[in-house]
Amino acid sequence: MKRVITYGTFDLFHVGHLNIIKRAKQLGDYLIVAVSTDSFNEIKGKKCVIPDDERMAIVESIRYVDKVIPEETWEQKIADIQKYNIDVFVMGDDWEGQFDELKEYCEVVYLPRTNEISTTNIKRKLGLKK
Ligand code: C2G
Repeated sequence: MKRVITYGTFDLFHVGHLNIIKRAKQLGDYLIVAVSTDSFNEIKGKKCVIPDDERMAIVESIRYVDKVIPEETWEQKIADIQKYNIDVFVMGDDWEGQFDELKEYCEVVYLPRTNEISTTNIKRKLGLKK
């Protein structure tokens, strides 16, 4: 049983989020997705449109996702990897190199982002962002 984990905000869920979740699952048999809480997003400097309980419910309903946990701090990743016996840590390549310290604990994989779509662009189209 190869266990995979990935982290994100997943605000205004879109196909870029779906693609990384789908491809993360293809790297193993069991996928945990850690969804950033609203309070952690404040630390990240991200203002979400969709509240964390709804973002978690949406991610939880995706067929590739086996478990959702809250992401509350930058520092929880090592503890998560150990607690859930994670074999593979996955992030989009906009994070390339940012989590290489986790290679001590598990495989670290950066997957290409899906072009042309982002929560920021969606917010702009909705007039929520300049
Ligand atoms: N993503 C993608 N393609 C896009 C947009 C996002 O592959 N067009 C990926 C990102 O690379 C990330 C995941 O989808 O791996 C979630 O993206 P965000 O919700 O923007 O998450 P982020 O704010 O990057 O938070 O501790 C890690 C952070 O929680 C990551």
